[in-house]
Amino acid sequence: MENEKKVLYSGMQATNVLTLGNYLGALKNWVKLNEEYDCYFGVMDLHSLTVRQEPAEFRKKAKELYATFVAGGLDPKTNCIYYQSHVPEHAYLGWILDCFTYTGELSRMTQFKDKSAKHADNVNAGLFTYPVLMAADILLYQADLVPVGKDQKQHLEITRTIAQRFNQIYGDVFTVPEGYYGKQGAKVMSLQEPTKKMSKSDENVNSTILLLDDKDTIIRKFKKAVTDSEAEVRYDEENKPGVSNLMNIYGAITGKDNAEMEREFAGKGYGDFKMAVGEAVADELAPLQSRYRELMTTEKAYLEECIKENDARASHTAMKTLRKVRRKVGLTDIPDYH
Ligand code: ATP
Ligand code: LTN
Repeated sequence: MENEKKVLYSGMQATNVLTLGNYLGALKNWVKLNEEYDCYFGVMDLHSLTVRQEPAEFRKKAKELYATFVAGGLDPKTNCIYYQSHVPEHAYLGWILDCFTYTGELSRMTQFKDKSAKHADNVNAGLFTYPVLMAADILLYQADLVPVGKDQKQHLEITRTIAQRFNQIYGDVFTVPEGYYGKQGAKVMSLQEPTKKMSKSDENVNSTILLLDDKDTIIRKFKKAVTDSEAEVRYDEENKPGVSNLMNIYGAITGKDNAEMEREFAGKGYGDFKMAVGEAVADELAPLQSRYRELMTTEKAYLEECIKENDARASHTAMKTLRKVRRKVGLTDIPDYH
């Protein structure tokens, strides 16, 4: 039965201090979909090198992210959770796909433009070819579905373009993947400037809910969230971005739609509403937080065992695709490349 399932692929950069945005935009959907698909989730440590990292801290962050995926509800025995850098085929296919991607396409990527502005002293070639490595990640596993936040849509589109271009030249080599974006939570905004994406690098700590924030901190941050002077819980992204963002968060957790939320808080003030959102978020994150602590204290050996098994599983699939690609483009056979 296993191989009749479609393939799901996703990942996050290894250097993330995860925010509620990462959780609602990505991790929560991965958990929701994981039983239905044959899943691969990468700790994208090669992508993290596009920004300068302090080695010891970087190694620690990558391990923390691995544990967070597991704590969030992904069983590493049934989901292939692995480190991107443990499977060298990613970088190898990345190079080949670089040769099928135009520089004009890459210079239109908004993430490249944003990150180049932010790290003006280090606009390296890796930052430029970042989306090609991401395409290699996805295409190596012949993924059908890629659940990500809305900010990754452009990267997913270029992945599809590269796959289609390659297939047109060499026949059906790659599955052309579809993006998956949740109805709610696909773009969580800053609590202080609700027209900006919630991001870990925000200087104002009150803008961002971190996954490991305790209940008091979460509620305090929601109480301070920017709203408007209307005192009416109503969805209107343009005129009420703060309230709409809170509704988006609350809806992503409770499954309620806008009409239900508007009814629930009709006649109540923003104080009650913010409290309900804060409580819902804190309750949602509590099991993840306690599982995370267990994993990081008493279950390190278990995680190491899973890492080893999953490295082998990911490598097996990645090698299969790379072997095909090598043959198609006309590279000579490596005698003992399995
Ligand atoms: P950075 O802030 O440095 O750009 P990031 O927080 O976006 O990093 P990524 O590794 O780029 O982290 O993102 C991991 C996943 O989380 C992606 O699927 C991304 O779309 C999603 N994501 C990140 N921020 C948000 C957000 N505010 N709302 C919804 N999804 C998000
Ligand atoms: N660029 C992505 C992280 C990422 C990814 C991937 C996501 C790297 N490779 C493959 C999905 C599939 C981001 O979220 N910034």
